[in-house]
Amino acid sequence: MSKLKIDTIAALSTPAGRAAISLIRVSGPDTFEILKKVFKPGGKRAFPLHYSAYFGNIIEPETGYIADQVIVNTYLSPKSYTGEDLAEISTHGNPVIVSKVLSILFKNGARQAEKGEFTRRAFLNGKMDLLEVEALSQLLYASSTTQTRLALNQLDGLPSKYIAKIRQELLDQLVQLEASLNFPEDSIESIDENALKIKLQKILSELSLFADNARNGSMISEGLKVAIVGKPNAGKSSLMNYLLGRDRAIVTNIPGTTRDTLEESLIIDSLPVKLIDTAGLRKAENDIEAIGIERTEKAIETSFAVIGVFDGSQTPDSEDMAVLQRLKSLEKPVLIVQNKSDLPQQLNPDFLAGLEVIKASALKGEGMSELISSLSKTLKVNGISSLEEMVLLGASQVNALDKALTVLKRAEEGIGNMYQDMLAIDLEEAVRELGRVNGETVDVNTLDIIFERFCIGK
Ligand SMILES: Nc1nc2c(ncn2[C@@H]2O[C@H](COP(=O)(O)OP(=O)(O)OP(=O)(O)O)[C@@H](O)[C@H]2O)c(=O)[nH]1
Ligand SMILES: [Mg+2]
Repeated sequence: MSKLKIDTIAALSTPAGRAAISLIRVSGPDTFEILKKVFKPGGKRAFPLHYSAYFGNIIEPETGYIADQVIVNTYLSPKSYTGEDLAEISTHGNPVIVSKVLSILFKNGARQAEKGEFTRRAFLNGKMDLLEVEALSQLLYASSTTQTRLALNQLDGLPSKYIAKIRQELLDQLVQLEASLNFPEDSIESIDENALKIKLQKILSELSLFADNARNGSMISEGLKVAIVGKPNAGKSSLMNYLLGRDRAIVTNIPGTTRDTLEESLIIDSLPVKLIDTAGLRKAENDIEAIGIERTEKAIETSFAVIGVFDGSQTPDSEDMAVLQRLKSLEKPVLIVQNKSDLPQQLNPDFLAGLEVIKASALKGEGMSELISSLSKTLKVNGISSLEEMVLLGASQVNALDKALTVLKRAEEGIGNMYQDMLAIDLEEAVRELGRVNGETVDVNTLDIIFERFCIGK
């Protein structure tokens, strides 16, 4: 059988365009063979030493043409990002230079890296598991320091260790079960079902906690959804626009202006928030409005917290009453804004009695800083108290975790009245699915999907 030769890959790892510096990465078994041909380091030091920086020229070997003065950082396998021999070439940040250096590298044995290929190699060489890959992906896309902190926690490897430990424990149980099934006449003790049940219960509770932490993590990575609801003309869109600092939503004095839900991201106190402006809640007058109101309901259900807006310059009517009832029925944080504080107030304080009310004017900006600090407090208290424990999962990992939980539950409940070989099949499936969470048993197609999200050069 022929051994597959691993290519040496190269790519620009910094954004294309003019900059002070551009960084080109080269990784693979021929990295230094190629660099010895195209890079002339100054000084007398041997090239390459591990973890060293060399100043010198990139030269086209056939012509002697000097493409650029560069710094080359060297990392010898296995102590590199990819686990392979790796070099990072810092060139001057000019696209003409970058493309010349790359073409010299390609002519001398490297090929263009695919999206995420450096990270894929890191994964395949055991430098990272899938949980760390996911964290890295989210780190690169994060838009708030809260998200970067969360991703960095995970890059540290704690969730990885946690899943690896649980998977190993399950594997141990499976091995024992299989042994007693396959060699019943040998001296191996038959399996103690009681002990197995207790063990599975413990594993289940640990895994459920992990799933909860993953749910919280995804809430942070997607942004904490906050729906703005109220009856038509209360000033929801005006409030949204004020908080965003721009005229995103259309505002008019015609009730029913907003027909669809509008989502926009913003950062409040380093928390990623997704504000949702909604169609005013009332009895729909036509089909379009009915669909809009349906979407408002959906936004209320999926959001983390709700801002209820009332027009303080009006006496509350049955529509306001209906909105208030809806808000009171929610089992999630609700903030009340009594809007239009710049106008004479008609809203009787009794109407909102017992609720935390912020008097504000979305038109004049009054009360907005109170609203923001109250929102920030609400999100912090209810949402991210345990940032350190949160977990970031990709879609296929969430799927695998759910499946693992389902079969484990079935197995745990079945002990005592389920054939042991069926039990073994469930445990085996749980082990396999957990392997999909951390990447120990992941298949090639899934890997393609995962690394496709990275850019070239990462
Ligand atoms: N005086 C005053 N007018 C406001 C204030 N907030 C909003 N308005 C006005 O109230 C009207 C309705 O505002 P919108 O922001 O469109 O209200 P909405 O709740 O989004 O309304 P729908 O989309 O129809 O459900 C507009 O004419 C706004 O200019 C405020 O604080 N003070
Ligand atoms: Mg509106």
